[in-house]
Amino acid sequence: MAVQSTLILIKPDGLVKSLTGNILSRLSEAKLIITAAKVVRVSRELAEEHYSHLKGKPFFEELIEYIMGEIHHSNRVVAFVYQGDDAITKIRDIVGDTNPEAANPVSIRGAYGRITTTGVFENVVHASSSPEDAEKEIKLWFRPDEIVVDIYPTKEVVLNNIKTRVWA
Ligand code: IDP
Ligand code: MG
Repeated sequence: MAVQSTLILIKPDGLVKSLTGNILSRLSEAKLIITAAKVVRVSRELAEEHYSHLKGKPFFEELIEYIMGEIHHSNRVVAFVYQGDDAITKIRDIVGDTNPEAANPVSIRGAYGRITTTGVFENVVHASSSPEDAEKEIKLWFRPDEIVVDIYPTKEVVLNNIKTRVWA
């Protein structure tokens, strides 16, 4: 078993459906610790970088609009970092399959997700799917000083005469 960190996002559909409490209860079954949490307004730049691996897919533009909250008129997501033994697989098991109709009905996506008439998988949450994805995603969504443990190397830079830490 390896200690891992993983990024979780409660997507705009999860927020407008008031599912934050249910989702956090389900995730707590994994017995991991939360090392970072915040509400984020999602810019197009952030959305496109987060889903850069899907650029070129027919659903890409709608996916960007979905994570930016344009479909649900709610431009925010809630982001968390969870840490613990085998965190990535444990969380993915509770989250369920990408396609909410194929997902186990007792998983978060199986219980609360849906496919829209235009074919977007509205699957309520995002969870990192590998250590490489987790590193890219955690560094994208959080600054080093927003996480209460040290995960990846950092370096000090001086911005406007103020010393601050950024990802190395
Ligand atoms: P994941 O979220 O389970 O890791 P990815 O393949 O990384 O799945 O896709 C990111 C997101 O893009 C999914 O959560 C889902 O919202 C959307 N998505 C992925 N594949 C499809 C598809 O075939 N049709 C519609 N939406 C999709
Ligand atoms: Mg993914």
